[in-house]
Amino acid sequence: MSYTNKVLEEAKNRNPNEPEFHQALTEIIPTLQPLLDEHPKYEEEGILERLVEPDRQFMFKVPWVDDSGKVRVNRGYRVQFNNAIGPYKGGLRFHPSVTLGTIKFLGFEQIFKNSLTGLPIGGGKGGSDFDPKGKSNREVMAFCQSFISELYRHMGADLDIPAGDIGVGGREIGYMYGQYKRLTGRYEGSLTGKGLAYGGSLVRKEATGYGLVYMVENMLSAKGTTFEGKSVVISGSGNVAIYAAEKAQQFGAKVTTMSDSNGYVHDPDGIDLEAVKQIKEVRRGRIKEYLEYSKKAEYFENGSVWSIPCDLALPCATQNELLEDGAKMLIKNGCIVVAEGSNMSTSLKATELLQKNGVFFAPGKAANAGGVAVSALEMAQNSSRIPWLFEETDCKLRTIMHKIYISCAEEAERYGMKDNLAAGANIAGFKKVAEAMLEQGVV
Ligand code: NDP
Ligand code: 2IT
Repeated sequence: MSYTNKVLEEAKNRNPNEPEFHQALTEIIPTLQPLLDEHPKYEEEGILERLVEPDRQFMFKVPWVDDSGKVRVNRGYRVQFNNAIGPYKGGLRFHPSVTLGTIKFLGFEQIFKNSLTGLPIGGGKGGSDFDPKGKSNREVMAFCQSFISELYRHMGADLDIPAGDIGVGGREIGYMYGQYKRLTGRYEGSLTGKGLAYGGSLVRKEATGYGLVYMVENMLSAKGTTFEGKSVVISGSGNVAIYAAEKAQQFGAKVTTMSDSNGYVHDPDGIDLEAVKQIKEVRRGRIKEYLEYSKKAEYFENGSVWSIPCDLALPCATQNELLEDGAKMLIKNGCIVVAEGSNMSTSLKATELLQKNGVFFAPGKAANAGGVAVSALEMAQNSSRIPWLFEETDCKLRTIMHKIYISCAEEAERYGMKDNLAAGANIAGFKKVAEAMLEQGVV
């Protein structure tokens, strides 16, 4: 049995009942074999065995009181996966589907993603099964304060810096930052995605979506084309989806779909983003309400956006939202690029199907790295006490995405897998972390 298969099987056996973590391990570990064959030192020093085991993981009770006076109890998580190249860094997800396995898959991917950005950040992730949907601001504040009352002791600007993810945006980060400051007395960059009035960075809100489109810009350029005139389907209608749509439109493309967990809208004239922002960012409503803004749009409760013909597909909602049936529809309709805005949007089978049929595919850990990259830029601004301009930060983001594309493409080509950006991203991300681990000894 190869070294990678041995580590993969052991990790799966050691962590039963964590299917999403198994999926991430299965997607990543085998692709590293060519590099490991070249460098026997990695196996001798047990780099993979050490990488698949989180440094530590916390699970804790989060009690809070709802508006009717009833006591509620949720479960909180933080997995500090690996800090070989920098302090633990990664988002917090608040969604009823969250389990330890969810957080571990996200934390494991985050190690590679953060390495790809070229910035000094290690991998971590956290969250809760708390559902902010339908809760009042007071309830969300009560939950966030309770969550941080436990987590604050494991956080710090040089230790572990959480940020947003599904269900965690500016409002939640604000409440958590306030509580962290109250408990520690420190005004430091202990969270990113902060508001602009108290240490946030320009472009952080836009960063994941814009970065995704900058990644696709590089993919299209490699194929001798651009966004101009292309049709784009996007799933989700949250932070990543909205700003991916915004940048795609700025680049001359037509975005025709957006969705949420209840259904999707198809607007053949192109999505009116101001309407979506009003529904999602201001009203915290459902995507169905888009019909109030557009006469031509249609709303579907069943099926998926992948059935709508397009040139480019950007999944921006959640993991495993694009499976084999969706991939088949995209292929049949002539889609040329799929780039993951969400983490692990596609199943391994769907990814392979897309690649085999010549669809140029970018994995989330490369394509959505713009978010955490600008988080690291926010940390730099916090440490230096000097905020940067929008254009300056956006330009840095675009350069970072270009470099990520180049390193993924180059590593894929070096190991005889031209255009396999998924394998390229895994190898490129792993290299720096493995090198740092070797040099720091067995810790
Ligand atoms: P948001 O909470 O802002 O939006 C999430 C969107 O996805 C909503 O439209 C939501 O619909 C939909 N969605 C969530 N879960 C499901 C589900 N189980 N089934 C169907 N639809 C669902 O989150 P973000 O936009 O921040 O995150 C989207 C994805 O991007 C996630 O995979 C996240 O990990 C990834 N990501 C986010 C980054 C960031 O900086 N925010 C950075 C890198 C990656 P509904 O409202 O109905 O739940
Ligand atoms: O998945 C991700 O990269 C994020 N949710 C963003 C993490 C961050 O620290 O900005």
